[in-house]
Amino acid sequence: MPMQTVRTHPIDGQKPGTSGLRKKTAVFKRPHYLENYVQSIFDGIGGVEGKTLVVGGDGRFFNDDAIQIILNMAAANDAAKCIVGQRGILSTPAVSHLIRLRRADGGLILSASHNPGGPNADFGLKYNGPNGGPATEAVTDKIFKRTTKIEIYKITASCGVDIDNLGTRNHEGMEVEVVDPVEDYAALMETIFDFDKIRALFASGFSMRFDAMHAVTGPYAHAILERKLGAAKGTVMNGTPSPDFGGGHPDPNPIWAKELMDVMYGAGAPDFGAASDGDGDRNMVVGRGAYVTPSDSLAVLCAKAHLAPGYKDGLAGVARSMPTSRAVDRVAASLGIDCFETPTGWKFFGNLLDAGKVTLCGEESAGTGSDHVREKDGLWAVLLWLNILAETKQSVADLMADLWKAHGRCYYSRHDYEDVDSDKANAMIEALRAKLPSLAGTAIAGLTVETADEFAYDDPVDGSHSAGQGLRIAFEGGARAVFRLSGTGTEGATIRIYLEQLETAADKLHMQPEEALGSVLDAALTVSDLSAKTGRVEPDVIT
Ligand code: VG1
Ligand code: CO
Repeated sequence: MPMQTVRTHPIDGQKPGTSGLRKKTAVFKRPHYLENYVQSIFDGIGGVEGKTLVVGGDGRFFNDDAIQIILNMAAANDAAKCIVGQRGILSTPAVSHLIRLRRADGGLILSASHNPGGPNADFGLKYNGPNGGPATEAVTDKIFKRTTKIEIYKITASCGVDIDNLGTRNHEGMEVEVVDPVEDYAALMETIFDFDKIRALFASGFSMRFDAMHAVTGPYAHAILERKLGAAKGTVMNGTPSPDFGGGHPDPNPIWAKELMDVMYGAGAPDFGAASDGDGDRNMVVGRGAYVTPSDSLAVLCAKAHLAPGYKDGLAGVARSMPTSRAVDRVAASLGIDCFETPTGWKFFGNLLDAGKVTLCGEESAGTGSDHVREKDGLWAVLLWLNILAETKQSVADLMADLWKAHGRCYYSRHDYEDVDSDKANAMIEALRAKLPSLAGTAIAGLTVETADEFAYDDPVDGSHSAGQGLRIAFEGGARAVFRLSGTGTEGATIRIYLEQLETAADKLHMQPEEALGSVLDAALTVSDLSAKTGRVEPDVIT
């Protein structure tokens, strides 16, 4: 079938955010919208002629059609080969692994992650580079520039290639290899963790619930937890991916994973609970009646990773995104290893991982990962927890209590104000930014400001500079408030306020987070004047 060169025009707003381009599905389905962006990716990375790409997504509505369009465009742009997950399914960490394993030149991930899916919900597309990680800012800038100049895209007129059956086929002169989405990923997990130990743990009666939230990790969790590790049938709940994620938000936090939370806090709760998001890169961990904040989870994993075979020699260093609590810093200091602070988004960990400066990284938004891939990895985190539980024979609650006793507790919470009028949200941030230089030493709602600044990052590996990465105010007594605007939303602006309070007193380690964070919340609302500036009184989501 002939290759077509289609004339097009730049489309506004194709600027990749924290993690690729995310828009309403209906926007992605507009004429030329996806095609323009895909061609801009290809052009932005210097063309795909002769290259091999990994392509897959989280199975959300429009996944199938979008993959066919991408394959037709890759063929027309003379790519040598595309490696595609069967039925278009690949989790984000599985794509990252496949790129590395097969030494591919990059990959395209179709997902809007934890955002809901469906004809009236969200869709997204992200490019990952040859190291398996999200494109760096330098690359996403090039892609964005192309979207503003694009005049043509190339596509074959083919009506489709079979991606339902495994095997290799020719598609318009390009090779398409359809692979099992789970197999290589599961094999990688077996090289990192002590599967025998975890199997023995389950055999001893240890019980677990894993909520796949109707999203991509269902097949991975069934294969690894139930089939390979012998967890009881029914351990995996909501394990069949659906195009609209069962109508829910595939976001693993106590609000959206309420079904799991109810099980874990109810009568006869299992020993361990976990959940993952739309594309399988996030994780939530909860013990029997004991929710673990992602920041604390990162700290525990840092303290105990050496118990898993893959990390038996210890960690080179760790990294966390700026808004993530400083719990992991305290563990890293006690281990005598470096702890790096990066801007929000996994793309900033790539250089540190590639350079061998860090082994583990994490974000407060339920992302944890290591140098085994270049993405955050939900099931990997769950398996590391299981490996640690199998070795220590402690409960989740006891592990947390030990962490807090040894290092103090960083009480932590994030308040999200969603779909705020963009002008108002920007004005609020602007006003606060203007105030920052004069805040040090002043008292706000009873707390004294120690330092106040706007976070900027100088990458220690390639020297690149990233400015405007969040406003942060540290108060005397170990409290901190951070403000930033989300870069993953598709409607209006989302204001995120991150609150933290360190407690080291032995009698203050088991308070309710709301209580421990009361003063810093007051101070944050006062200094930002959020209610007056946005008209909002309560956050939409508290995690
Ligand atoms: C959010 C999180 C960030 C995460 C990003 C992508 O970004 O805060 O930590 O890396 O989502 O995760 P933002 O800009 O909305 O705060 V995922 O699982 O949505 O790809
Ligand atoms: Co995700």
